[in-house]
Amino acid sequence: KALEYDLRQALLKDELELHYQPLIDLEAQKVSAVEALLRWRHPSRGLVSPGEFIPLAEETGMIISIGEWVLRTACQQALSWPGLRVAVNLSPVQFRHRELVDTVKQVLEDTGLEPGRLELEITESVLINDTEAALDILSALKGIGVHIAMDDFGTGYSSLGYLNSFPFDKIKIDKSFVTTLEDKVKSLAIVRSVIGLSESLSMTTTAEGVETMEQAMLLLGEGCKQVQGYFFGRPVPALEMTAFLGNWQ
Ligand code: G
Ligand code: G
Ligand code: MN
Ligand code: NA
Repeated sequence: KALEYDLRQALLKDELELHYQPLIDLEAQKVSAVEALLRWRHPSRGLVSPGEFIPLAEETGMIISIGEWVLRTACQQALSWPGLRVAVNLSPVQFRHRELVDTVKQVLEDTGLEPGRLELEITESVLINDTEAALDILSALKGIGVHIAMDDFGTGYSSLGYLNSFPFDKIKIDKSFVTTLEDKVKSLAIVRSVIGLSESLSMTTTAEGVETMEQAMLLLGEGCKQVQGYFFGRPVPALEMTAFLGNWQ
């Protein structure tokens, strides 16, 4: 309850901030996108991770206003990084909110960010209940011109039917497969088949949670196009990301 009270104040008191983590294209060896990751700078608890407050924000409905703030802030920030795409995580609650499509349109219009430079990350959980409705929302979003990525792939139901029915641009292989890539034969087999599958369906694959050079080399060898993880860069505040981008080029 105390946390809930504090969270209600967080937006007003300007305590939320976005950190950004680079997504690297292995072949071109360049940063092609950044993922926005929400942080809450709590006055006494310090930096609170979204794992702790997103569920609360979802239960209370606060995720709608917080989510819109995230979208707006990320799109605005992306303007200072020409050529880069910005990825924003959508909560299933936000995804189901009737105003989502209008909100996305409005934010793009207000900020002037080209729709193709925004990538929305959703998880499989948004697809399982009302598949028809989810398909309509995804098609409307695609209609605006934004990219859609399936996040944490392999941790949910991972129905191949979803990949057939929905217009995803990208699959993000969950970090649990990447972490165990070197010592679990099965992880390598799964990663390999997801890369093959997404290639044949004309989707990009991003491997998440890459922490070592060995993992990066393995993924490159498997034909993985894009990687993300602490080995390449941790999530950092916007100013640090700007410096990071300057050093990389
Ligand atoms: O960055 P970190 O590993 O702490 O993120 C933890 C979880 O919070 C991840 O599952 C991530 O997708 C989620 N998350 C981070 N930022 C946002 C956000 O802006 N909106 C939503 N809905 N989830 C987020
Ligand atoms: O659920 P989602 O994939 O959006 O969340 C990504 C989360 O993974 C973020 O909280 C981010 O901080 C975290 N993350 C990013 N790179 C790495 C990594 O290399 N290792 C680990 N353990 N976590 C990572
Ligand atoms: Mn994500
Ligand atoms: Na993920």
